Amino acid sequence: MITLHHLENSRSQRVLWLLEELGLPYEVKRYERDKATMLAPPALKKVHPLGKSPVITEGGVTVAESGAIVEYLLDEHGAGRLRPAAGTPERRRYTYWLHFAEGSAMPPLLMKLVFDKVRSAPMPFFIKPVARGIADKVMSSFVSPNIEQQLAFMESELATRPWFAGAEFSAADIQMSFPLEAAAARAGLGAAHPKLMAFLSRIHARPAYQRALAAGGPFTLA
Ligand SMILES: N[C@@H](CCC(=O)N[C@@H](CS)C(=O)NCC(=O)O)C(=O)O
Repeated sequence: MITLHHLENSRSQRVLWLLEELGLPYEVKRYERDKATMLAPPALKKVHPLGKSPVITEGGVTVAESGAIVEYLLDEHGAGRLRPAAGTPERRRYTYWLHFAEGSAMPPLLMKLVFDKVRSAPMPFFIKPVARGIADKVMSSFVSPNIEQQLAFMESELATRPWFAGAEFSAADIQMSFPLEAAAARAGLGAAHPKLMAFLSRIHARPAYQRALAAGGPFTLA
């Protein structure tokens, strides 16, 4: 039996969705974030030393890191589904976007989250202008331009095909869902990027996505 160690409102929603797309039997062990820090509870460190989610366990195997979990599940249980054949342009795009999601798209989105928190954090009044100045500078010189450039790039890619790897839906689309949902929630993804918005609508309409929501509980990215 596969066990998904699922942290609320997190990347592990993608693994839940993949499990539903593949129709695999699994159980969910739920973890709640600390209300003040939003960090995962210490119990997750008993599953994997970094204490992050997602993590899956199956028999004696523990797999962390969502891209690695996607590949593990497709290797072990995919039976050729949701991953284009090796050696094809689709497979090269699949691999690119599978890695792009965590390797390129998430870092500036995470930086935005952190610097937004710096701007609004309680602190002595004489520190606030300095902290805000630094946050604004990092945002305007690095974070926002990177987010905007990436969104424009992703939009242009989906102008030529419906899914990130090609004509068929693949696990790369599942992996890409989280940065796009995060960008829609907090980084300006909206009507200016109609292809990406249409992608989000299409994935949200998939029955397996809906079943994953029902299995995982409410999923909101602030
Ligand atoms: N690159 C990792 C990121 C894992 C990660 O940072 N997960 C977040 C949830 S979205 C987490 O566990 N945060 C809680 C914490 O850091 O304590 C992956 O894709 O699995």
